[in-house]
Amino acid sequence: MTGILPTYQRFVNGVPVPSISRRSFRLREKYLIVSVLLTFAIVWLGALFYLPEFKNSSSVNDSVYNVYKRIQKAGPELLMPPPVMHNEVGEFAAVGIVRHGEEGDDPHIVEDRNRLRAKIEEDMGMKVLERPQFDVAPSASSSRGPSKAPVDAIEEPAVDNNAANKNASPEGLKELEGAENKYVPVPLKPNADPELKKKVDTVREMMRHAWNNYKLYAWGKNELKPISKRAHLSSVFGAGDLGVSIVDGLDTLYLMGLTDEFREGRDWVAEHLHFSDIDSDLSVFETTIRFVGGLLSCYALTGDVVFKDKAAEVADALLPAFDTPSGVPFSLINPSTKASRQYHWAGANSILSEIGTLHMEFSYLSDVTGRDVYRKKVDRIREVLYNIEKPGDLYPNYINPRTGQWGQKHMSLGALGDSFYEYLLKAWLVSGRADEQAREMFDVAMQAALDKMLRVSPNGLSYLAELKYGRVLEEKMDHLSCFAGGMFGLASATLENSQAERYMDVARRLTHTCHESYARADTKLGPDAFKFSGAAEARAQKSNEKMFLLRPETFESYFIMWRLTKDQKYRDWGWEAVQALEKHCRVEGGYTGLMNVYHKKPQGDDVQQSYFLAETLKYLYLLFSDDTLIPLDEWVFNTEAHPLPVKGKNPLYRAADKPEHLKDENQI
Ligand code: DMJ
Repeated sequence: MTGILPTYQRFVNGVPVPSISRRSFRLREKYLIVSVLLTFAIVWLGALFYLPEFKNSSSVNDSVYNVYKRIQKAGPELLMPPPVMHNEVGEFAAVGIVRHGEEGDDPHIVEDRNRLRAKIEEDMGMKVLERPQFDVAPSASSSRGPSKAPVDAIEEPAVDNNAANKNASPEGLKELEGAENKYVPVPLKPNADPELKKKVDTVREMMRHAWNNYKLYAWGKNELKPISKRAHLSSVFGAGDLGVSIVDGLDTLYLMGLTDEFREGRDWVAEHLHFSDIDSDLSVFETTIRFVGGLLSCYALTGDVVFKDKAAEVADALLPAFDTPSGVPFSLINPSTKASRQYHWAGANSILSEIGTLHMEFSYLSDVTGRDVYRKKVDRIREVLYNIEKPGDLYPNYINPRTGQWGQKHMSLGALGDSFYEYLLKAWLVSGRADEQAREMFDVAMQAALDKMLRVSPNGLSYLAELKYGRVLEEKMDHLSCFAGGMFGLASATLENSQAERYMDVARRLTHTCHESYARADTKLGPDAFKFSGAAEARAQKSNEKMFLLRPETFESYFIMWRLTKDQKYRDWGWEAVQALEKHCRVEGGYTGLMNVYHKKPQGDDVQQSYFLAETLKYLYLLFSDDTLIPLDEWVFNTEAHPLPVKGKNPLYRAADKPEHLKDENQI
C-alpha cells in the first residue's frame, strides 16, 4: 500500500519489488516529519490562546454552551437531535406527537442518542446542557432558509376572534401536558376494542410500507413504480423532482403518528421543494389540491411555518394563470416563463372541476398569510360562475377564460365536474357557514342534478349519469363520482329542512352502488367506471374502465357515512377493501393499481399514486379511528383529503394576527 511519505520504489527488470526495511529515515523524510509535527503544535497553541471561546469563557461549561449555540445557528439538527420528552404515553413529544404501544422510537436511535450524551459527559466531566429553546420569529424562516424542526416552529394557535374555545386543542389531537401547543393524534381510546386496534394498526403499517418503498426507490421524485422499483416518470407532475408523494403523504403520516417519516418528509419540503423556477407546465388544479392543500393542512396541524411559507411559494407560482380577461384561470402554467395554456384536448376551455376546486385552499392561504391576493382570485371565479346563465341550473364542464362563457354543454358529477360541486358545499362548511352564497349555489345545483342525473337501474341501484345538452348521455358512473355519497351525507347533516332527508337517502344509495361495483368484481376492488345498460349493472365494459387505480372516493364515502350514521356496514366494507388491497395491490415495492378488477390474479399497473398516500389510506385509517380524530365539525377535507380547519370553530385555524387590510397586497 502506498504510504503518505515518499517512497523509493525499486524495480527489477521493470517489475516493482517490495521495499526492503530500513533502520532509519532518509534526511528528506526526517525533514518532512518534523515540519508536520511543528505545524500541529502551532495550530494547537494558537487555538488555546487566541480563539475567543477558549480565552473568554469563565468555565468550560460556558464554552461548550457557546459552541453549542453556534452550531444551532448553523442548523439545529447538525450536532444533536432534539431532546425526547418522556411522558406517560410515549416518547414522541419532541415533534409534537406521541406514539402508542410498541411503536416507540427506533431503539437504536434512542440508544445512540443516550450513548452520545453519556460520552460527552464522560469526556468533558460535566453535564451536557439541555437544548435551549429557539427564539426565532416565524418570519425568520424563509422558504430557502435553514430548516427548523417542527417542535421549534410550532406557533401559538392564532388569535381568532370568533373562536369559541381559544386555547383548547381540537378533539382527537390531544394537547400534551406541560408542552404547550404540541398535539398528539389519538386514533382510539385506550380501552378500544382490540379488533379495531388491529385494523387501525394494519392501515398504519400499509402507509409505512408505501412510504418506505417510495423512499427507497423514488425519494424526491413524484411517484413510485412499485413493481419495477423505480420512479414513475409520467405522473401528472411528470419526471421532475417535486416530491408530490412526500407532500401528499405528510399529513397522513402526522395523523398516524409516524413521526420519523413525517420529520424526514418535512425536512425534504424545507430543503428541496421549490416552485418558482420550474420550467415545465403544471396543472393549476392538481398543484393546488395536492401541494397547497397538503402544505396548508400540515401547517394547521403542526403550526410549522415552513409549511405556510411553502404553500404561499407554490400558490405564487400559479398566479400568472389567473391573468385572463374573465379571471377564470388557464389549466396549465409554466412557473418559470409564466406562460399559461390549456390542455390540447379542451380547445380554448378551462375545466369546471379544476377552476372550481381552488376556493378552499386559496381562501385559507389568504387567512394564514394575511395576503388578500389569493382570495381575490377565487372570489372572481365565484363571481363569474354565480352570474353566468346556467343551463337547467347545472354547470357545464367547460368554460372559456377569455369570454367567460360556457364551452360544450356536457355536465357531470364525475370527471370534469365532480369537485366543483363538492367545493360549493365545503366552502360554506369551512367558512364556518359564513359563505352562504356557496351553499345556495350548491343546493340549487344539487336539486337539478338529482332531478336530471340520478337514475335507478332495473335492479334498484341508484347512480349518477352524465348529461349532454340536458339529456342523458351515458348510463355510466365514474369511480370518481363515488365521492358523492359522502358529499350528500355532509349536505344532509348540515341542513335542517325536508331536503336533508332526501340528501341522506341519496347518500346511502350512492354509497351502496359504489360498494356493489366492488362486490361484483373478482378482486373485490372496484372498476374505474361502471355501466348500467343491457345486462350490465355496476360493471365495467371497456378495458380502460376495468382498472383499479388505487382511488379513494368509495372509501371517502364509507368514512363520511360511518361518521354520520354509525352504520357498522361502512366499517365492514372498508375492512373488505383493506383485505383486497393487501391481497392484490401490495407488492414487495409498495402498492400497485390493477389492470383488470375482474381477473382473479390481476396484473398490476405499476403505479403507486400519490393520492393513495394522501387519501386512500387516510380515509381507511380514519374509518377505524374514533370520531375525535379530525372531527367533522372542526375540519373539512379538501378534494385530496387534506383536512383544513373550520373558521371560527377550530382553534388550529392559525389566521394571521395582522388584519388583512393592513397587509401589503402588492407583494406579488
Ligand atoms: C384525486 O387527486 C382527487 O380526489 C381529485 O379530486 C380527483 N381524483 C383523484 C383521486 O381519484
